[in-house]
Amino acid sequence: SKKSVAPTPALTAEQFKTSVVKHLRTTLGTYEEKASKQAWNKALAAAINEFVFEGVSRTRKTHANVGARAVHYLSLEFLMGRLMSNNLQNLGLYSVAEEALKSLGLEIADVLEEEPDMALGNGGLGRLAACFIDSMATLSIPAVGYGIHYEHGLFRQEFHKGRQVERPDQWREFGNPWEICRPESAQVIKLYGYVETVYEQGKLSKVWHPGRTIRAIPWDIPVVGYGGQNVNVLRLWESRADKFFDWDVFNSGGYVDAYSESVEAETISKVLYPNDETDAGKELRLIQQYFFSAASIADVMRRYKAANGEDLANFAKLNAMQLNDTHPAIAIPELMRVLVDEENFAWDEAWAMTRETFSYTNHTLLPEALEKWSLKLIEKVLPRHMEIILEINSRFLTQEVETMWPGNNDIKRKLSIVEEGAEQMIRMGNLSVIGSHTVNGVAQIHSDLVKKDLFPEFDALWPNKFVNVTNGITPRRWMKACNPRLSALIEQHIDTDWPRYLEKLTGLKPLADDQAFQDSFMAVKHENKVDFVKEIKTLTGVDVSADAIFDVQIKRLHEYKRQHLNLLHIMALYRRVLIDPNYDMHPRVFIFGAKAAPGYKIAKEIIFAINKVAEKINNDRRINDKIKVVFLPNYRVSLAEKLIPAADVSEQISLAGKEASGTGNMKLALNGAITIGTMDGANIEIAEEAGSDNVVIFGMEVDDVVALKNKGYHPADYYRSNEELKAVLDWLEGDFFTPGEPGLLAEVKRNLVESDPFMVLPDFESYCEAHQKIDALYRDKKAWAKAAILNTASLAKFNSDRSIQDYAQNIWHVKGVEAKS
Ligand code: 26Q
Repeated sequence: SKKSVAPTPALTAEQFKTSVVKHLRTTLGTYEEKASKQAWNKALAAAINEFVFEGVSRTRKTHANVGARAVHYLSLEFLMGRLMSNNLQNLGLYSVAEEALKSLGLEIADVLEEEPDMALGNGGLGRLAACFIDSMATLSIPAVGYGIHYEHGLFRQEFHKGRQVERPDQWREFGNPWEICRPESAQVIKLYGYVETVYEQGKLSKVWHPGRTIRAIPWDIPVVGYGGQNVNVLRLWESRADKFFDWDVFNSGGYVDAYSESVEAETISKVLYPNDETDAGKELRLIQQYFFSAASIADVMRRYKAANGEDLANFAKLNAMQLNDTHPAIAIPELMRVLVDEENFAWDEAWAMTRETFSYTNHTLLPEALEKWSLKLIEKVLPRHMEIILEINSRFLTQEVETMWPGNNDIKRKLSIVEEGAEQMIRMGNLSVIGSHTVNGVAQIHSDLVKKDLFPEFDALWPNKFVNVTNGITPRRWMKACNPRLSALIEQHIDTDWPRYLEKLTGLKPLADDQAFQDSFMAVKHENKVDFVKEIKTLTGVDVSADAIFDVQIKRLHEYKRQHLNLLHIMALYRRVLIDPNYDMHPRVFIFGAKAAPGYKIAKEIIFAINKVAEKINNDRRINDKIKVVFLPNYRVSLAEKLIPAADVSEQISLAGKEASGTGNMKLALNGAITIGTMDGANIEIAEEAGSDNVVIFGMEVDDVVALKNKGYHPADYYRSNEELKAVLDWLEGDFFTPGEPGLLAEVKRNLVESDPFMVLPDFESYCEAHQKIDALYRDKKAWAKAAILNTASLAKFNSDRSIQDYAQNIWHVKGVEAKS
């Protein structure tokens, strides 16, 4: 007998239909015969919100009454994607809604398609924040996600003649049914100006006279936990002019000029910065970081005081704040400023409270990605914070560092928050480590490297500060909602509460060898592929076969992620088939999805190269459809949800030591794709869990990379000594892929042969061999099915609920508090 704790619907399909129709008429102002898909979508949202908004109030009351320690997850990014199917799923209303819409003559899938993605993030870090707030809600942890209510999320990507073109994202163009504006909780944020030193009753204090002020308006997005009982919120701040406009200017005829200040204030939350990994150093970005950090801290203070009165003695006991990378690190001096300047705490006491409050997650080791701000810029925008940062630094260096390493100036120089040089820079990583009680990496190997390579002296100073929390993904979105066929199949064999208790997937292990189960599992994969074949046709015009191997690389375009290694292998395969038309291989479709940061030149060249090679191969009759290459435009969460269930092979081919964790690797493996990957990030733990027979590992490991670097790496040596590698690189030079326009792809070759910063060439041979293994394994249908099933059955560790339990126990010291209806 199978246990079911899947959420039970609160109403029948008939009742739900009545509610949707009522909203269509009374909320949307239209009627059944006339309504557009979009109107139906909004009516459906309104019907769902009757449950969602009730849950927000219920959960708030519960958490306020209990007075438990709460988590505040500060992140510049929340890559939420669509909310409707997730909300239906978590409320247990999906089938009810499906049936209700059917009776109205509508396919639920079509109605869901009307919802734009909430793309308020770049990639991994932003999507992690979204998975984490889903898990915090599911585990009933009192938690608020704090971020920015960007008017425009990540750009929409188009290809024009193979090149990426960025278009503005307009996710709120027609309103957003899920958000609630809370003007009563607005905050005023100060910027610029100067600091005055005041002596009063023998006491020295600082007064910040801001040059201007901005209003921060919160928008709350409910986050429904699985089962629907607990509903947390994501609170996103929008910037507005403080005084809406200048009435004098307005009255003296300057109707338009009066708006100019408001326009400037409103640029703060206008647009998400589209660079991941690299920092632009722009003033507006710094202001974004401060704007939302300060508003969030003021909000936490306001709530604390409303519940506990003016005495802040318990502030740090009741509030944990997690910094999602260094982006909100300015919150550390901001809390100090509030405690010292506004609440009159002595420095030491304020500092103890601050450290007890903050913890910091590091997501990268790439030196170019470590955030630094010019001291001059911070001084201009946030003069008081600059003083506080320098005070934090001077106390740290003269007390803590001096005690540990007396007289050692080399170490002081390394650990200082201020980097000396032509221009003094503020190292946000050092500030974050110094101001936090705990620092975590996002996969075991990454956390080890954070200690060993990034912050070794900090680790020596504070041996217990550094910990690991391996990333995770929510199985509600990344299995139950996106892969209904696989979910239904596994529910024939295990309890239906697996989305809450993912360990139950291990119950599938005994079936890995079972012929009937293998057949059903692969039949599901095939049906998902058939669905996706249509998607590929619509998006790219390319015809592909569902019988081919679907080989998928989906992630931001980055040199360290090595999409160009994948490209070189595709070209090698193509060349083999041209040389030998009988070259024996199972047909393959190589599928890419990736956005490049708009200013990242070589990344855009790689996109162009893949598109050009794709065009040539897809139209070359000689290869008899053995190879197809498709680059899907505008890769995003909602496209990932369609593609991942159809993937056979998961490309995780970063240079060892560079990918902090990866989370797409987890999504693909959970849905039964076989990983081809390096020993990097979470790939290592995936191999550990799934078994090394069920992943294909290749390439240099971290130690090999270090050894080769030390020995001196010369890409030209590899270019010259591998005939196939040389041939495909040379191929990029002529006009074979760009007929009549020679040299358009030459930059990609030059980059690899002359510098190759991420060591693509040394891993080429091993990568090609790994692909031979994939090909052989796929042709052994039983062996493939078994490996795929064992991946699905073994991935429970990568449930973001487990990640959040780790944070809750080891970092935040919080417990779940179940909301009662
Ligand atoms: C910084 C300053 C200015 C402008 C932009 C940025 C910026 C924005 C986004 C810097 C970095 C990011 C995003 C980083 C990111 O997504 N990192 C990924 O985080 C995942 C979750 O932990 C990991 O799985 C990936 O390995 C890591 O690359």
